[in-house]
Amino acid sequence: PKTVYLKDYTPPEYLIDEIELTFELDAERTLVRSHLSLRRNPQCHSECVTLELQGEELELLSVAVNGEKLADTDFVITPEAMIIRRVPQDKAFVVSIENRINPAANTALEGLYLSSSMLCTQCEAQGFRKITWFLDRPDVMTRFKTTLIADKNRYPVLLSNGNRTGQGDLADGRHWVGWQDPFAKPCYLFALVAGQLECVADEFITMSGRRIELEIFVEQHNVDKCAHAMQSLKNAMRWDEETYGLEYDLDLYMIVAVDHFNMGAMENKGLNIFNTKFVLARPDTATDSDYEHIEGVIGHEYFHNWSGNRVTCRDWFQLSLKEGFTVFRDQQFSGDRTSPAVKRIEDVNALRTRQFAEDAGPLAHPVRPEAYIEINNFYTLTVYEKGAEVVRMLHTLLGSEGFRKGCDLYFKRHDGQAVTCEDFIKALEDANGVEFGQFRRWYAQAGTPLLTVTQHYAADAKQLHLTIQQSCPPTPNQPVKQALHIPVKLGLLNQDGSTATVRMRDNSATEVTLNLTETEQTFVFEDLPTQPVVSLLRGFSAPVNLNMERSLEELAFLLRHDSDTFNRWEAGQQLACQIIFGLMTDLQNGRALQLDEVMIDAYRSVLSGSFDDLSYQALLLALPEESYLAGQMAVIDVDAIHQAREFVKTTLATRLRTEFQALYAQHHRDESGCFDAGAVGRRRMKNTCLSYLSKLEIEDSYRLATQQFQTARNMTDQMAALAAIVNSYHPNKADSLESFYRQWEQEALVIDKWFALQASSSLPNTFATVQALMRHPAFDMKTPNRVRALIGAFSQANPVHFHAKNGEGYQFLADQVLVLNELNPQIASRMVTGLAQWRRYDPERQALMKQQLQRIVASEHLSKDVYEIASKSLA
Ligand code: DPP
Ligand code: ZN
Repeated sequence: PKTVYLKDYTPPEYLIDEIELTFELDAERTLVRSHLSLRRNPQCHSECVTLELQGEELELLSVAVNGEKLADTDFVITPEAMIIRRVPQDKAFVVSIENRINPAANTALEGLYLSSSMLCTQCEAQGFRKITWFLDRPDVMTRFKTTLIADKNRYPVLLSNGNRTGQGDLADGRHWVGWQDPFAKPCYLFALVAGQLECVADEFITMSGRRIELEIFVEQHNVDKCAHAMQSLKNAMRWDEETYGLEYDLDLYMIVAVDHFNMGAMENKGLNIFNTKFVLARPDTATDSDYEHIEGVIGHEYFHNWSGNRVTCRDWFQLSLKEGFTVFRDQQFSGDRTSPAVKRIEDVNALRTRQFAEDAGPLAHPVRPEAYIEINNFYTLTVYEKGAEVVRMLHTLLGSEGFRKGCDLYFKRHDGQAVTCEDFIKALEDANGVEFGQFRRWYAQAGTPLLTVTQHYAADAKQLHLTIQQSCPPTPNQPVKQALHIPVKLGLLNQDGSTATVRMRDNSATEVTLNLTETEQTFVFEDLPTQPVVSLLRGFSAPVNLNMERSLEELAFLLRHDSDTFNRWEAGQQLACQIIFGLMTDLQNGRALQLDEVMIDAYRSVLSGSFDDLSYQALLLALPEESYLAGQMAVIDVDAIHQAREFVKTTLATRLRTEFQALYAQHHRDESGCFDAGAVGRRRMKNTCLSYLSKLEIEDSYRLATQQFQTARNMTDQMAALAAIVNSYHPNKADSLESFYRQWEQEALVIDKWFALQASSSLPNTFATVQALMRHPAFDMKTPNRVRALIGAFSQANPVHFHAKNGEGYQFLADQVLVLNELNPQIASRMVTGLAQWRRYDPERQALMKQQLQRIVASEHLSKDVYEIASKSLA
């Protein structure tokens, strides 16, 4: 397969100003007619007279230039393109194409496909070429006019981008609807939907007083699960006006929810298409975190209307231009809507466990990648989450106001254009009169930097000297790294826990941002009569690893006193990490395990503390996840991690049982249907207690779990109770799973939870359960959500069983990847990532994982998607 390089970018030779598209829709035989108004790109001076349009898996019926049908000798069709040998050079011209496609056969879910009984599209990144031949690249921006024709009974609702321009009935039981999008857009933002859909409608009045119709389309049985999505949309629209001064631009905003979707959602202009997972919610079917994710994703796609659609990407290497920025925007939004402290911790937690692993493995790539085989493989944690961290650092360096000024200039300067990450930085610089020279390296350099910190307190001079060294490990194709510009937020604490003043030369403040730009720098803080405790990298001000020696006591002190909510939580995490790693060493040396009293005291004090934000309190009690611990180890020992962590959890539950029980009782009440921060926090705190108590494997906890399971009237509580049952030796496990299944059989998203919960259990026999679930009538390889729930959860959220010593987990995954490869390459390649980290394990496991990767690479009909991930993993 061919590699595409950023350095080879050239502007398009032709532009398409307008397209008139007509679809005669049918599940098996859809006819597409398109008229493209083309002209040479004045900015491009190549001599060639041919025109190459991208197209894949299309059946050509006819092609004409300026109304004249082309003869077979006038053009060539390859598996990837149509090349017309000669087109007019001196004036605009029209290419007319008729072709046929088969949506029902499209299991890759790219282009036009069938989901349940509705037809829908997914064109990002390169799906439009599976609909018709086109210049399928984001820097070709076109005005779309679309006419949809279909059987009126089967497809009463016909949607596309922009505004509805007309509709009517046809003689043969069919009808048509016309659409026009006044904004030129790249074809990846094209969308159409046809089906029997119900519309939930509302409206929004913009800051300039315009009335926008809001419409959410779902299947009949989901009409009662749209209220939260609708409210989230209105919240997002208001927030973007208030925070960025950005107003919606069309008169209509539509969202359609579909069952079969490769991604979370898609920001098509005026017609977002969503995975049902990020739209549908009712208190009894969706958990609190589902509610939060829905608001976040609805916000994300809405925010793309400016950061992505009005200003789009020049080429796909610039993907983070829209994704990193938009993730940052949705993080800000969610933080404002819920709790900024909790949101930040959750985001950092996800970044460190998942993106840091990606950045440390064979698939590491810069936020702005330099090469790809299959662009779909680059919708990664690095492009999205690290990309958002890069934008966050720019926000930190400029401050809110400076950042806003920069964004204003960016949107003004580039409205209607397809631009680059460089253009974004330049706008921030120009608006603020600053230079970000060295900072740009964040876009080009892969790998997670490591900060090594040493401190020296000079009592006589009353000074603290803090030395920070930065380094960054080698990554594929980048053996040597350059120093980055890293903003490091710092605060100091007095011995009594109060805030110490940070004095550097003549500046003094309660908190400073250090600009680390060299490989080693020493910062001096003055006027400190006693040695302060350093609180470093506050708010996780840069996506780096921190190596700083701390005693358990110092960490416990920070957990009690740090005024920075992130660092307070982080101190608890580091405390737990140190203790768990100590226990792992004991395990490996056959010593009896004992939990340090420092840990018990620290947790007792969190349990007895008074917190306004109970979600935050619950987070302080959550032990670092196994995957985070794994990321800290040179050679990952999944069993030792699991055993040591379970020991800590069980011991805490035993020693602090009274406290956990009391808090459970205090916060347990029926507040179903309440989603304010108070109710969400109480549920979170209570269910954290339940999770600890269930480790005791005693009658009391079993009863608690059963009671909650049977009486819960919201999914958060029901699911937490079921998890407590499934992850313990609870006597009613089989019955509970069975009754849950029967209760929710009709709710696909709830059944996904049922699959995922079982697949991620660390208890014995899970692998047999997973194999049995593969044969369950509700399992379906063609439904991405189901595949992620079962195969994804097992391979990515069940370290103990996936990494079973005999290699059965690896073989199972490779088998499924090869099946999925034929059906849906995007999903298949996502599943391969379970094997990508093979070098991090012991030699036996390495060999077994490698063997499966080799088997995948050697198999026939391998998609570009799977080939790229598997072969790069082996490299
Ligand atoms: N739909 C995906 C997202 O919003 C890709 N743009 O991130
Ligand atoms: Zn996005």
